[in-house]
Amino acid sequence: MRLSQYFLPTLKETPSEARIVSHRYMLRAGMIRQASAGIYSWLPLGLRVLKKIEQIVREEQNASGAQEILMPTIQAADLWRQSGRYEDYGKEMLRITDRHGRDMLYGPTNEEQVTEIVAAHIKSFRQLPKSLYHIQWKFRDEVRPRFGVMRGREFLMKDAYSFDIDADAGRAAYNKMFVSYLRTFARLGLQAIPMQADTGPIGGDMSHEFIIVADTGESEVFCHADYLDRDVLARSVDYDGDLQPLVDEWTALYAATDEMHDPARFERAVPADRRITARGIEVGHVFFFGDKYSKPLGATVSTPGGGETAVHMGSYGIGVSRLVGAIIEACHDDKGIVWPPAVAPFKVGLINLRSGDAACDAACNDYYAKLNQAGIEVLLDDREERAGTKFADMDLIGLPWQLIVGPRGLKGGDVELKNRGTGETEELPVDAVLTRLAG
Ligand code: 5CA
Repeated sequence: MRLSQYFLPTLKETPSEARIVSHRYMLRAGMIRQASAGIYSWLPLGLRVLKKIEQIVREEQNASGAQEILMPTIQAADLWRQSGRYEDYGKEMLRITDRHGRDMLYGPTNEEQVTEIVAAHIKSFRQLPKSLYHIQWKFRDEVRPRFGVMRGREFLMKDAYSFDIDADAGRAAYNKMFVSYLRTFARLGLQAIPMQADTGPIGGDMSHEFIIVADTGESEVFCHADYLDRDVLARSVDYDGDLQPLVDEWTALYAATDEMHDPARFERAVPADRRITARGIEVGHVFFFGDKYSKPLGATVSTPGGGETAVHMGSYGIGVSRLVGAIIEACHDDKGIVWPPAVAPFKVGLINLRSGDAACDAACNDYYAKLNQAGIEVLLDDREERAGTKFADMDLIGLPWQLIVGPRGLKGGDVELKNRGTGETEELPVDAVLTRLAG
């Protein structure tokens, strides 16, 4: 993409309404535009990141054996009356009436909708287990939408639902999701800690929140410091095998959110110098609630013994749009965003220090073509702007590499490659760059 043609409305000034760094940088980097309180349009740069996150989430869901579907945003109120949640959900639910006077709602989550689908099509234990997920917009009329996409009213969620014959099989499904969450967040460049959690309006008796430690997190969390330097990607995972030992390993040490915190146990279980009390951002939440929804919605299957049972269910959410903000909270400096390579909107920012100079233009056009050919995503700053503006914008949008082409370097046959994360720069011969970036 050529920056001279790209729709990237960056801002020099910090918007006054943005109180946390991710919100400020998302507005300044032209990633989003507020439409109304807690509701945003995603502009090209923001959308690229959102799609990358979505794709990593999808790949890890698929690897765990879950199957993608797509359910609607608008649901019938009657379904929610059956589960008893239509009244319970209160003012957070956006209620709509269609032209025939039927009560509808904009889905805040999809337990009822997905259970209806399974109830209609799955009748026998032989059709189980099944895990279904979708990546779809949700609406919750939050009292205080704030911090940009972190607590929106409209937000993108990946929600998965597992269906099993009994509680043991349900536990195995929960474990698969649990492990796929650890892997998903690690691939996104985040260290997420699974913490015992409250189940809130979703219900059930087993639940973990996946938390990123960050000063601007909305909740207080307590955990063992060992969680901060674990690497789940170091080992491969066999989703057909027994995942309980891995889950046990990740739940053995103390980690709890505010609601579940037990100060006495924390002090007993964690040595003083390993106790972390911090703020946390909830990026995922998994629940196991048995037949809470399957019973009222009639999702029953025949059992091997000839009887009938309600299926055992869990539900598993990831805040996809919240993750964009959470990643920035975890990965930035005072100049701007520092994207983890896996979710960066482009891999390379190619800076032409003197647009209009024949040699610089030719070298940049050549790199631009070759990088694109090699499948390396590149944003070429070919605008007629001062070098200072170009550097500042490139630092702000946080691409992992900056390739800087200027008249002086070119004369000596060199260009400069800068690593945005470390700030390290190196002079490279003009024709060594591609091999370096492809690596
Ligand atoms: N049905 C279950 C799991 S599928 C559920 O709705 N869980 S949840 O309420 O915990 O939401 C799942 C995830 O969505 C949360 O962990 C959080 O990352 C994200 N999320 C929830 N509310 C918001 C919001 N207002 N803005 C942005 N992300 C949100």
